[in-house]
Amino acid sequence: MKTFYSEDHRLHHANAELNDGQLVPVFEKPSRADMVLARVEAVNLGPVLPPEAFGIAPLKRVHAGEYIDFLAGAWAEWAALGRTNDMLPLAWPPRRVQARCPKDIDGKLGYYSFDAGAPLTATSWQAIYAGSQVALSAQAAVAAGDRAAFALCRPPGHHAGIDYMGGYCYVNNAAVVAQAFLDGGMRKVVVLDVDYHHGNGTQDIFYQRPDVLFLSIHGDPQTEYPCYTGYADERGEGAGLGYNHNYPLPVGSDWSVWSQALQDALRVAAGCGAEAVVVSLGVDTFADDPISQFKLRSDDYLRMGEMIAALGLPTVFVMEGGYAVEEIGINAVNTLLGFEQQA
Ligand code: OKP
Ligand code: ZN
Repeated sequence: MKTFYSEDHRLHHANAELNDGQLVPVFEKPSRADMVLARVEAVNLGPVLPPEAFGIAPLKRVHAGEYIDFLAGAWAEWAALGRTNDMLPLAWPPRRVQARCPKDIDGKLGYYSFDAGAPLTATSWQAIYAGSQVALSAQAAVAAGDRAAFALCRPPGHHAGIDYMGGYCYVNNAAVVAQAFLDGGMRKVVVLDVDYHHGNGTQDIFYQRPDVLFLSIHGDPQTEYPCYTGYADERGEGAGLGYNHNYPLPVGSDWSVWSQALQDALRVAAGCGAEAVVVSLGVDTFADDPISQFKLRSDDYLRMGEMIAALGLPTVFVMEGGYAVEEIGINAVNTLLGFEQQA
């Protein structure tokens, strides 16, 4: 399968994030993508191709236009105040407050985020934008007839909602891909999110819509990030009711538990009449992941890929999380190899 990749991911490398009450070096760093690319090349998965140019319009099909414009222009507003550190929000509208977007950049940062986990640097937007074009290029390859393609995106996207960033995510690449399939004429698409963390952003984007079925397997929000969403009773709303399925699993879940959730998710996917699958491929379900608590082993990702392939649908894999940098390439590419063996 083709891998789409842009060196511009390197332009997003923030200094620090909050972890256990401490500012520590970011987990979401450029070496993650380097390791995945190295593995793609080591196993000869297929050609590695640069993204084509699709522009900004496909991003605004799933995100608020004003939010995308904010991301693109945020650093200029920050720098105009003489600031040189990475941008981080420090205030959010609490319950019972009518949230109006302020003029000031500090107010805007809180308005367009749900946590302090998405720092912006002077060049982050270029990396974020390049990642979205990588995702769209993979979608185009599959729309043109490839059985599957791999979007080696960085930074990840599944926590980014209609008009907010958070959790290392800015533009929801998987949602952009799903929407591009619909805009190309498909009537139903599945987004299958196998990252350790609930894909709250993807859920937000499609919550009231029946044309995208969202399935997410993740750590139980009672103890795991993003803390407030991912419960099984979040089933969608209005026309989207029944098109959102969450599989919260206990900390410590291994393949025997995890694969049962996947089996059920795939059963739901198979029954919905979808014409394509977008996989939010996070491999932070790995036993040695430094910020996550499932117990998958490297071989389990081969089985995961096989199971997804058995759906028999055109598939775009979009890279999300995975912070055990030494093994991220093996685990991500094992999923793709397992898929190809079965496909
Ligand atoms: C992004 B993706 C743990 C802090 C968690 C945010 C994690 C974002 C994960 N002590 N911080 O879903 O992999
Ligand atoms: Zn994650």
